[in-house]
Amino acid sequence: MINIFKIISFIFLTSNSVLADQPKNWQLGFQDPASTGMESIVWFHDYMLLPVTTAITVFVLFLILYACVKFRASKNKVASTTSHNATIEVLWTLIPCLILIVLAVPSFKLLYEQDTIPKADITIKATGYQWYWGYEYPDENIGFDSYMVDEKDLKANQPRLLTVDNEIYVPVNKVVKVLITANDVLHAWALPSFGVKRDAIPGRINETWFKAEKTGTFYGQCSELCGIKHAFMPITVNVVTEDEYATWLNDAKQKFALEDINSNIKIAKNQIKKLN
Ligand SMILES: [Cu+2]
Repeated sequence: MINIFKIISFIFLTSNSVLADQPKNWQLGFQDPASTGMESIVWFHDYMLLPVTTAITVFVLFLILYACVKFRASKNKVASTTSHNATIEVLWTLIPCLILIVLAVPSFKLLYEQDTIPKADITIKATGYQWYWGYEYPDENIGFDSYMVDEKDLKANQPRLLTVDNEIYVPVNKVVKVLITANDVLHAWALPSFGVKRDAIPGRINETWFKAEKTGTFYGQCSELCGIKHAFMPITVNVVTEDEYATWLNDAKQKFALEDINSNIKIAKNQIKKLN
């Protein structure tokens, strides 16, 4: 049985006190939005979809109850032979059409916003592997793998199944473009509080973007069933100030430096020249 007290305490305790940047026990709605994109998604859900679906459900329920009572067998010994009513047929076609058109306008606007990537300040490439994420910052020539931290190795305040060894860092209020691909099977890179979810497909690069509006640590998970350890390849993003990002980048350039492919090509070209 559902524990009523837990639901009540959830409603009163978590409504304003918790930064929902990760899933919470007894959570019902979305995580708190941390990007403009997610704010629009939450608005569309809360002020368009929810009222419309609620109204339709209530109306249909009323019609069913009304018909059950009014046309019950005991009061209608002789069944009605009505089989046709042009007015009602036009109405029940037109009204749903209008509702769909009204919903389509903000919906397409939202899709367009998500699909049009503004000029990126930072580009990150995320590659899904069985079962971890590999990240690259192509412009900085750094790359690293990001594995989940086992439960026994967790430090205080690190959430179970969501903490990774190497986290991504991005500066706050900057447009981050994420290139998403996979190296073995389908995965999906998803971060609920940024409103971001894209399939990671081997041999193909998908892209998405977000602009984080508050600093903090945000958690996501692989969202495409990818094998036995699908649930154990979380995504952790640290949104930090620009100074903190610069400091991290400095360290990362030492720690995670990728082999400089360009210089290898240069060496090879020089060798070829020498041979000729
Ligand atoms: Cu996966």
